[in-house]
Amino acid sequence: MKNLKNSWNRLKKSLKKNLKKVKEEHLIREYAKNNVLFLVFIFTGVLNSTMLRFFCINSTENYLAIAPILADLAILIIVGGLGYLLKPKNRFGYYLGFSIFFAAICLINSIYYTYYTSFASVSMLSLTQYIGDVGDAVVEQAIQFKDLLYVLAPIILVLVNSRLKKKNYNKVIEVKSERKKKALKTIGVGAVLAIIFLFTLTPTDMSRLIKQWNREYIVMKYGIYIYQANDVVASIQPKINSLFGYDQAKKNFNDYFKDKEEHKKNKYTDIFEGKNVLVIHGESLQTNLMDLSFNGQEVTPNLNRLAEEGMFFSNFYSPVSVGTSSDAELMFNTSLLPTKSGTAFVSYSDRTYNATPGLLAEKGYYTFSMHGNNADFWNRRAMHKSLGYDRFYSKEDYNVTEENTVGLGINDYAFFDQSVEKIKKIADKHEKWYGMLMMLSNHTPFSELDKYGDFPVDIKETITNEDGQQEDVTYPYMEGTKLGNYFKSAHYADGAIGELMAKLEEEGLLENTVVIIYGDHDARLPRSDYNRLYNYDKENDSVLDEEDPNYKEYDSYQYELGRKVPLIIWTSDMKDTDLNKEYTNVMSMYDVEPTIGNMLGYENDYALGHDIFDIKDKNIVVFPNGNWLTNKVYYNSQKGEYLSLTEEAVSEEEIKENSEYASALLDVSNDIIVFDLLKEDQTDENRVIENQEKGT
Ligand code: GP9
Ligand code: MN
Repeated sequence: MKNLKNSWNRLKKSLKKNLKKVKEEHLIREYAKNNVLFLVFIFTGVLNSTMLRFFCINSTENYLAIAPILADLAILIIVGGLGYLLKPKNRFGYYLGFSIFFAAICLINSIYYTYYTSFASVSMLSLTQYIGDVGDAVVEQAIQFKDLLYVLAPIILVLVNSRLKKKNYNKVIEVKSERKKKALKTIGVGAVLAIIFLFTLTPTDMSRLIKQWNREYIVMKYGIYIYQANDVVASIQPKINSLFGYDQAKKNFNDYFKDKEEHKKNKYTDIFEGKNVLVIHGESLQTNLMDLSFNGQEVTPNLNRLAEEGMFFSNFYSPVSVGTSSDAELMFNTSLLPTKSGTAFVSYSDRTYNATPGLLAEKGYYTFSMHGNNADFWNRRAMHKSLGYDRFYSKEDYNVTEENTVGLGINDYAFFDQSVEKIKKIADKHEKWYGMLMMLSNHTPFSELDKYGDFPVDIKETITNEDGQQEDVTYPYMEGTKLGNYFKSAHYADGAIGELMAKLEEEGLLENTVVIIYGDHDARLPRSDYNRLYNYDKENDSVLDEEDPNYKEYDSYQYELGRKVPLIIWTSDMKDTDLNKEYTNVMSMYDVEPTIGNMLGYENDYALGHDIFDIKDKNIVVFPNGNWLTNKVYYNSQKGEYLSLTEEAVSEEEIKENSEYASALLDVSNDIIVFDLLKEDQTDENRVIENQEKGT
């Protein structure tokens, strides 16, 4: 203790002494005088990047954020510090070069943001064929007066330099060792700032940087310069991944499809041929919502009604990876699985996909997608083109106000309302259409309780008290839990589906339309909340003890299996037909394309999933981590354990075969995307046709 006190006193004394020295000898003034160019470079660089953030992101959180300033400072000081290795006469050129470079980053992002409400990515350079479409519009609409402010940074540097030149500032002689010392000291300061910045980061911040798709978040946390550098790395990575192993991948691909049996007709073939299709991408909707009621009110009455009137696939899974929503879209539309690293939407948007929108477009359909969020979220602006959508309506096409915003953006009610108006126009113009409406309100963290409306998730009862009188009591049950909030949010989103269906009906848009609703992935809620849901002890407002005879175990397997999402295929006249029932065979999101393709009359020759009416109870759902599920068994590949789901014995042979199948499926899917094998395949076919035409 005494030692600590002594050291503290010594530290105080030395700090005081140094400060006094700095004051007496005017060291700061002296430093500033000798390092004008460096300081102007740093100051204008930080100012530009801060200005960019302030102009683009209007939130108090952003205005008060220190972290991005720290990050910008660290980068600029390190880059600026390296300049000290040069002779003084060469430094101006160095600083000017970097100042132009950093100002260009800010300028490009500023213009890009005005036009697209997102930050720029070098991966967009590969989409230059689309730039022609928007180039003129960018010049006319997106360049604003504020953008010119960024150009001031290099101009100020030039002006300052010309003044300094008059004082022969750049003629100072500095020996090599002196320059090295100066550079090291400066870089050291930058490194210390970088370390302080690293301490401000949470695991979420780091994982978002790796994924690099939530661009606004990254800029707000890391500043524009780190964002852009990271963007370059993220854009190059897929190119590196596809450099090696093409031949092996192509061979495996050929072997995989060599023995694939041709799809046989079944009783569902072409039953929906020529119909319009409206897909509803249900954000975070899980199947277990459909079984729940609170105080006599169903959580999802509209989903339940549609499931009752249509084809309800009750054992349906969405094996997403880190690409969550976008992986669900990928699987649904292409019958491929998520990639092993990165995400198909972000890293491989320039690949060839045999996707439902493109395949239906070939059959004369007008295809479109609609989503109330920023178009660059999950890189949809680029990827929806690759999937073959004729048009992607995003935030830019909607009237989004503060009042109609819930969570990530426009609420599902307003979104559907405005979408129906657009669909009406599309239906007037096009004979057949395929559209996907992507919901947004029911997105984690499910915290906008005041906007969801009243849906108590407690237990209300009338009891007879000790005096024999009737008394109303309320047990909190799921109130205040994350799962409880999810129920409120899901109830709200379900209400929007109800309104959408009513509006579509009113407009006559359901007459010749197949509606397909899917939950995109589970809501990733804590298992302990489920334990409370199934084991609530209302008398004590707690969870039943494991020893209690009424205790229902909700172990990790149940949790995994409980992550299923609904799939409903519905038409207005299905209710009285034999299509209207529950389908219980296990099925995956990547089985949808072959299943609905059979019904609508199109086929993806390289689908990795199956028509569920073909494969029936033999289906296997493969998850990106190698786990798999059949009607009989759920296998956990990490632990090498399985859960038997029927009385039937599970053989080792079966486990081995299915595990090999899972691994081959994941490999071939990854190869198709990384090595762009569908494009190559088409090229091969074209080559054969060309050769035949040439008579060779
Ligand atoms: C974003 C929305 C949500 O536009 O689709 O994406 P998620 O976070 O669920 O992947
Ligand atoms: Mn989602």
